Amino acid sequence: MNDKFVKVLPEIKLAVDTGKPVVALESTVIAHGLPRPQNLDTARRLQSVVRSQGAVPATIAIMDGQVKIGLDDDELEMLANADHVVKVSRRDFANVVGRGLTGATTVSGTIIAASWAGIRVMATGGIGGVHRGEEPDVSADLPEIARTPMMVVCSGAKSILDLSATLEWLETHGVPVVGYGVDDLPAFYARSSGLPLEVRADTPTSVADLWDIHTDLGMTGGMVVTVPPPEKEALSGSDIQSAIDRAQDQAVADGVRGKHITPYLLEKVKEFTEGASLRVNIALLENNALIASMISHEIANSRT
Ligand code: PSU
Ligand code: MN
Repeated sequence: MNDKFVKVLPEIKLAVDTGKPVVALESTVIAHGLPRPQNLDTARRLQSVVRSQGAVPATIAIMDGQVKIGLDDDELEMLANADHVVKVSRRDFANVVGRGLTGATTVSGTIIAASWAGIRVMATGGIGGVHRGEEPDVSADLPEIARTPMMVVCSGAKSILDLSATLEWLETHGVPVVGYGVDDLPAFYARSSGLPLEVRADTPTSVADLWDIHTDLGMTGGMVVTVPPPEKEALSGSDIQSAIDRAQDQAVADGVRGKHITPYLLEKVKEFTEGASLRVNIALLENNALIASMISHEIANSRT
C-alpha cells in the first residue's frame, strides 16, 4: 500500500492492528446504485448497523484522487450528492488517482483497497456477474474476488445477470460460495434462484470456521457468503423476473453498454416494480451489514 495515494482512518488502522472487527462497505451502491435521498440515508444507516455490533465500518471511495479507507460523514454526503463520480474497478484506479478525480468503488474496487489495509470482510447488496445477452460481459467483481483474500457478504446477484453462468465462473476460478442459512443461491430481490449451492452455514461461527480453514490451507482468493433478503421485503421470483425482462429489452433498444448497463437496469427495475425493488434493496443491505459484522467478530475472535 502506498501512503502517498491511500489514507486509512486512524480508527480503522487501530482496529486492524489490534484484531478488532472491521467491515468494509462499497460506495458504488451510494453513488450509482441507489437514488437520492435514500442513498445517503442508507450509507449512514449501514455504518451505524456495523457500529451497533461493535465493529468498525470502513466505507471506501476515492476522494479528489486519494483512496480513502473509511469516510467521514461529510465525505459520505459529498459522494451521495456529487454529479461526476467515476465507477471504479481495478482498471480505473490509476486514472482516477492520477487526475485527482472522485470515484466510487464497486465490489471489486472495494476489496482491492480493503485488503491493502488488512481488512478481511466486506458487506454489500449484490455482486456483479456474468451478464446475459450476446456481447460477452463479465463483471470485474468476479476475477477480483477470485484473487483477493476477502469475504464478500451479499445477497447473491440480481437475476439481471445469468446466475447459472456466474456460479460456473466462480467454480472454475475456485471461489467458494456459501449459503447463509439456505441451500440455494439467493437472487437478490428473491430469496432463491433455484440454483443449489454446495455449502451451507447457519451461524456466523460456522462461516468464520470455513474462512479460517480456507486461509489456513493457503488459499489466496476470496469467498462469497450469500444471505437471502429478509422475508418481509423479499419479492417473488416471477414478479421480479417480468420487470427484469422488460428492463433488459429496453436496455438493448436504448443501446446501453459497458459499465452503464448495471445502473441502467437497476433504475428501470425500480420504475417497473414501483419502488418495491428499492425497499428490498435497502433492507438486504442493512441485513448483510449486520451479518457481516457478526461474522467479522468471529473471525477477529478466532485470531486472538
Ligand atoms: N448490484 C447491485 N447494486 C449495485 C451493484 C451491483 O444490486 O450497486 C454495483 C456494485 O458496486 C457492483 C457493481 O460491484 O455494481 C458491478 O458493476 P459491473 O456489473 O459493471 O461490474
Ligand atoms: Mn460490465
